[in-house]
Amino acid sequence: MSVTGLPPYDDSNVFARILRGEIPATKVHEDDHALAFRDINPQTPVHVLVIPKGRYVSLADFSASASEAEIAGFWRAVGKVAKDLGLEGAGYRVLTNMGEDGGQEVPHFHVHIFGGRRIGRMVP
Ligand code: IU
Repeated sequence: MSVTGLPPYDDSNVFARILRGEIPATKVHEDDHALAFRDINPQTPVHVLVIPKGRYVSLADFSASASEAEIAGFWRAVGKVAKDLGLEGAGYRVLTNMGEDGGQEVPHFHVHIFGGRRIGRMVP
C-alpha cells in the first residue's frame, strides 16, 4: 500500500496513458510539472482536470512525496488554468477526490476545476 491506503502507482492508469500520449485528451495547458485537459464527462460548462506529471496516486501521496518544485509548479498551474479559462472573475471550484471513501476513480492525483455557472454549496 502507498501512503494513501491506495495501491501503489499503476502506470497503466488512464491519466498515465494520456501523459504518455497513448490516448488523446483535449489539452488546455502543459508545462514541466502539470498537464490540464477537459474532463470527458463534464459536470459544469467548464470542467478541466489538472494532473502532475509525476507518478502520484492521490493528494495524500503527492503532498507527502512530491518535491517543493513539483508542488509549487502544480498549484501555480491550477491557478493559471482557471485564470486563462476566464473563470477568475465569476469564480470557480477546485476539488480533489481522495481514496475510496472520497470517490476517487482514477489513481493518478488530479484536481477538478469546475466553472462556467454558479455552483451550489457542496453536499457530500
Ligand atoms: P475522480 O476524481 O477520480 O472520481 O474523477 C475522474 C474523472 O476523470 C471523472 O470526472 C471522469 O469523467 C474523468 N475521465 C476523463 O476525463 N477521461 C478519461 O479517460 C476517464 C475519466 I476513464
